[in-house]
Amino acid sequence: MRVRNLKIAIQRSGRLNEPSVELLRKCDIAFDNGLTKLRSAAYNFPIEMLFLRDDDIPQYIEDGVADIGIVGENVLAESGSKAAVIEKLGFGRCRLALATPRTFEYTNLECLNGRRVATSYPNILGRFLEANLITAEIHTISGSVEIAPGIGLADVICDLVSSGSTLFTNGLQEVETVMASEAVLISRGDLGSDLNGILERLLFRVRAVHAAGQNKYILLNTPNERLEEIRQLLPGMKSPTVMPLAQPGWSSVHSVICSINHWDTVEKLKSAGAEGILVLEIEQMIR
Ligand code: PRT
Ligand code: ZN
Repeated sequence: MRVRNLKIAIQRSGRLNEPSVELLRKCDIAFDNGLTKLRSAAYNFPIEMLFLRDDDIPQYIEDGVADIGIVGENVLAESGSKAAVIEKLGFGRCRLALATPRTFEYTNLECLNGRRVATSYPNILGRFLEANLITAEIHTISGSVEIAPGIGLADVICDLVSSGSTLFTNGLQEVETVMASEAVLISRGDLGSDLNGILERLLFRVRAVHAAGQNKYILLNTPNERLEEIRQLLPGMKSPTVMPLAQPGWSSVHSVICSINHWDTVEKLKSAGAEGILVLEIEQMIR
């Protein structure tokens, strides 16, 4: 019997659509995007993309319409779905936070007792308030939560924040983090061995792409007398590759460096005497 495709739900449009599509493309999975279609089968991998509203994805997974999906942890937590997180994806980072008008003299959570809090996340907020023994009135609204205090609908809001500029332009101050969130790959638990096999292959690629994004490939030339100092700056995956240059007394060094603050490493290498430094993107990295 032919194994059916693994079905992955991704956001149809919105903040997670582009990074989700890009992740699959970096895994070398070729497919048409969801601008005009609701579903699209990959040409070169046994997977089918379903393009959906993010809020619907956990439920579709629980119902078996999709097998896996990409959503924000906030959406999963709000849904109450039993779908399990199988991989954090490192994009779509934000936090669900409580914010008050800047004129509100906030000292601690107890200031929220008896207040009206507007949010699109009543379940997460309800659990948070209960855990902190706060009794507040939750007003569930589906969008533009940040305007609720200004129009007299609420005293406080609980909404997603990334840069903080929406809060700032609405005269609000962030006072507590309710949960941190990023995009995650989620799955129904009981996929069976065939679909699990496809998922494992996909995860292998996703992890290779993720690791690649956190690192860069660096090549440089160094006089041999500086080699030891330069080696100390380049741990590499095992250790750097060192090869003699055609010019006597010089070596070429190749290594992998962490992409966070890689300029710091480059500056140190330059000061240590490295020349002709090239820094390249890595597409996939398998440790
Ligand atoms: O149509 P659909 O239902 O699929 O999409 P949506 O409109 O519900 O979601 P969308 O596309 O806005 O967000 C999808 C996911 O992106 C969220 O569930 C989060 O996991 C993640 N994410 C990351 C964010 C933000 N950052 C974010 N800043 N989602 C929303 N925001 C909004 C926030 O609600 C507020 O209005 O951006 C504003 C705040 O941003 P700053 O930068 O001003 O702080
Ligand atoms: Zn949504």
